[in-house]
Amino acid sequence: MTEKKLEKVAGNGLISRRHLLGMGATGVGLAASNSVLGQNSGINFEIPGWSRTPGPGPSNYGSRSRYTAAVQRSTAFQNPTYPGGGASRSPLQHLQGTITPNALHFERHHAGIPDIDPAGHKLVINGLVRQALAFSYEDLLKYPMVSSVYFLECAGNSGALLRGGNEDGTAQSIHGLVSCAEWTGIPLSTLLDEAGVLPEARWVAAVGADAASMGRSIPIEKALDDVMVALFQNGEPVMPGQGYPMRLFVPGWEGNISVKWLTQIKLTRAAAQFRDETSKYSDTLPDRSSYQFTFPMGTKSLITSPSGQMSLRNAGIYQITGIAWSGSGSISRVEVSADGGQTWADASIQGLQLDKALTRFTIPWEWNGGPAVLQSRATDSRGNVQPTRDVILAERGNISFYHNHCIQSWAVSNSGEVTNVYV
Ligand SMILES: Nc1nc2c(c(=O)[nH]1)N[C@H]1C(S)=C(S)[C@@H](COP(=O)(O)O)O[C@H]1N2
Ligand SMILES: [Mo]
Repeated sequence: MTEKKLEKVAGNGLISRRHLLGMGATGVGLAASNSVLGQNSGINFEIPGWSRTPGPGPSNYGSRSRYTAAVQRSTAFQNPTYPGGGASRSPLQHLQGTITPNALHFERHHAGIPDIDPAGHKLVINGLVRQALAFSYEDLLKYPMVSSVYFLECAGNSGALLRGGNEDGTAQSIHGLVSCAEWTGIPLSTLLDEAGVLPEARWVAAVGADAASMGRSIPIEKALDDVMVALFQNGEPVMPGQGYPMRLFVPGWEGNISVKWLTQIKLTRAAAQFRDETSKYSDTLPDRSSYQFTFPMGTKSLITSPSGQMSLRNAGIYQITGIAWSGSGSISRVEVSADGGQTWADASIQGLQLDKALTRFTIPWEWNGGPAVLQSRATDSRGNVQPTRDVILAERGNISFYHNHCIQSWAVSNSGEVTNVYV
């Protein structure tokens, strides 16, 4: 592939998506060995050890290759005054596609993971209903279920970016509180219909069975729309860390409201003012007032490769790739810039563009060995465009932390080191 064949679509090396086919190998130096049979090209046909004897047989529950063991969640601080509290982050820079494997789904716990025996667990619906109901896990398994792919993102994800710093941050350390899975469960509306919601009920209060008794309030309109009591995650029972045996799943809204280890749904006239909807998750404004609730997560995207702490070895062609999502719809467009936002080109969408789910994008880029600033900018099906960091800071002032969906900038240095920067 010669230089003159590459059609540039924006500044500093972004290349037309039409060049995607047939150029995958040029950036990584495989060109000499891509003849299938290798004929006289010096390819070694020695039979490797693993092909000479049978390996272990089938097993009861799969495990991944030991050569991929480094792909891990990162667990942060362990604070003795906050037993079981904390978060782990998904290794976004090592994943492809849009589905997060269950063992790598991010976690955020306020009092650790309760060891719930489903035989002793109940889900109670009470408050402003015609008849209070209690469901066992077995009861719930008998209901018709629905499945959808949805992202889940903690309101605190990427918040540190609003405070500056993080030059050594990675996609995982800065943005790893987002994951995406196929969730299967019972529409909450089915269970609420059975209990009979009284006309004066305007909110539902959901409470978990963990030692934090974490609770959140949800307006009745959303509760009757797409909220589900999720029992399965990517086809298997919800993981203990994600809320086994059941969690509320509130599509597109801040992660905190998807109450795990769900044990009570109470219909009320007003929001219950739980700790996690009063002392936390409120967006501050420059005049020091704040919005009480910010429910849907913003329109957002992020380049996962190249990204923080990666290094590019040689000048040449790279596939820029990343993820985009919106709490208000599907992703309709992702643009990429290699010159810090001066010029933009449309990335291609790889795979599905589902409602309130991660969407993967990609665009080829020729790195000329000089400095570059890589950015992505998402637009959703409602026309919401991902803002710059300056826009968010101007809107919310300098003590804001939650719901940061600003454009991420990754700088590439002359030596190919990739770092988080503010432009
Ligand atoms: N009962 C209960 N539900 C909870 C939490 C919790 O600590 N206890 N954490 C919340 C927060 S802050 C987030 S971001 C999501 C995280 O879900 P995950 O751990 O499955 O990723 O769960 C929410 N639901
Ligand atoms: Mo969260």
